[in-house]
Amino acid sequence: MITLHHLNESRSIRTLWLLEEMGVPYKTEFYTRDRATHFAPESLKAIHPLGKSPVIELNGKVVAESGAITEILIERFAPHLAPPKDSDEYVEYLQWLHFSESSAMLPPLLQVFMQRETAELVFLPGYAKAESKKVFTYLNDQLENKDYLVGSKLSGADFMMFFVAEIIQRFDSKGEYPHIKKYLQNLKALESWQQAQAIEARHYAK
Ligand SMILES: N[C@@H](CCC(=O)N[C@@H](CS)C(=O)NCC(=O)O)C(=O)O
Repeated sequence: MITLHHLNESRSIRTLWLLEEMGVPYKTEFYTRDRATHFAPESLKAIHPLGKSPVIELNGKVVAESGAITEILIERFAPHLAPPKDSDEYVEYLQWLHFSESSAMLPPLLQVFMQRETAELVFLPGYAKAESKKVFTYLNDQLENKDYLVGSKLSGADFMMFFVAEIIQRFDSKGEYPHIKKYLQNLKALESWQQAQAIEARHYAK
C-alpha cells in the first residue's frame, strides 16, 4: 500500500501527479502550510524527522525526497515511465531526475527566498541556520553506530553524502555532530579516498 503525505503548494504535487498517472491504489494524508510562515505543520515530523513533503509510506517503509520517490515508484509500479537501464536515454533520464532537485532548484529557490526579504524582515540568515540545523542533526542521528550510510558497506550514497558531510564539519566548531565526524574519519581511512586525494594534490601542487 502507498500513502502519500501531501503538503499544499509544494513539490509533493510531483508525486500526486505521478500516482495518478500510474493508476495504482494509494491513500493521501493532507497537510496545510501555516498561512503566516508558509512552513509545514509539526505533524509532518512524526512521519519523517525533516518534516518536509512529499513523503510516502511504501509497504510500511518511509521514503522522503521527491526524486527518490519518483525513481522507486516508477521502478516498482510503472517501468514504462523510464527508459531501459542499458540505454543512453536512461543516462539522460537520471540526469534530469537529479538536476530537478539540485542544480536546477537552488537558483530559483534563492530567488524565492530573496523575495521574502523586506526592509522589516531579514529572512535568509535565520532560515539558513534553522534548516542547516535540521539537516545536520538528521544526518548525525542517521550515522549513529554506523560506518556507512546504507547497511554496513560502502555505497554510492557515501560518495554523494561525503561531500556534504565535509561541509557540515566545517561549520561544527562546537563538536555537535560527532557521528558525522566519525563517519568522515572512517571514509578517509579508505585506500580509494586517499588515492583520490593524492591524485588531486599531485595535480594542483604544480
Ligand atoms: N528535496 C526535497 C525537498 C522537500 C521540501 O523542501 N519540501 C517543501 C515543500 S516544496 C516543504 O515540505 N516545506 C515545508 C517546510 O519546510 O516546513 C524533495 O525533493 O522532496
